[in-house]
Amino acid sequence: MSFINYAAKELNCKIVYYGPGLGGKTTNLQYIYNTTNPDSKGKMISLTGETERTLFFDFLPLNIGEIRGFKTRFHLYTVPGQHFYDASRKLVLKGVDGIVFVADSNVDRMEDNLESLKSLDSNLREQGYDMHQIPFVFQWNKRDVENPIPVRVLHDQLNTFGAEEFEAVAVKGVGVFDTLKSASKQILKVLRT
Ligand SMILES: Nc1nc2c(ncn2[C@@H]2O[C@H](COP(=O)(O)OP(=O)(O)O)[C@@H](O)[C@H]2O)c(=O)[nH]1
Ligand SMILES: [Mg+2]
Repeated sequence: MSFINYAAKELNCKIVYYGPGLGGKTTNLQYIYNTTNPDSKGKMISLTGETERTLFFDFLPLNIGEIRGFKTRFHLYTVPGQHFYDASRKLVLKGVDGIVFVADSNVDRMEDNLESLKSLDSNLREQGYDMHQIPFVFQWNKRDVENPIPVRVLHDQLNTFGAEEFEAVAVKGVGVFDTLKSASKQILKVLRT
């Protein structure tokens, strides 16, 4: 549900990075922020909770084409991962255009990945969205850990609806932009139709 700024001739799109706590959402945003041209980005804003923060910033990618004369500005958000922040997780999903689900490849995190995806599904439903219909990307993060969950297992357990998926090592920036590009491309495709 992108919003249009006619004065600035900009389309505004919201991408939410969702996933279990400590999976690497903030790391993704920080990498994107740090490698984005200062002229094309806003401030990184942090809404501080007790122990976890919701982060967001917006930027205007230089390499993304205009749509009917409008530039596209992306607003990237992360959500806090823990249960007691469910209210703020729901809030962040308002007006979302696309989801990046950052899964943790550590063997002991499969349950957390599944639980987080379930919470995403129900939180989106509450807002009237269908997880299987909106632009969606899975990121299998932390591929550098010892004995990671095989990609095939992550795929079978989480990606039951044929969404795009990418392997990543977000701390090194590996796969971070592939993931983001996939989400933004899917959103632009929706906007063009
Ligand atoms: N080994 C490894 N650690 C990572 C990777 N991505 C993030 N981390 C680490 O995982 C921890 C949690 O990351 P963070 O981005 O804060 O997770 P968030 O809770 O989802 O926002 C931090 O210590 C990161 O440095 C990765 O690809 N590999
Ligand atoms: Mg975080």
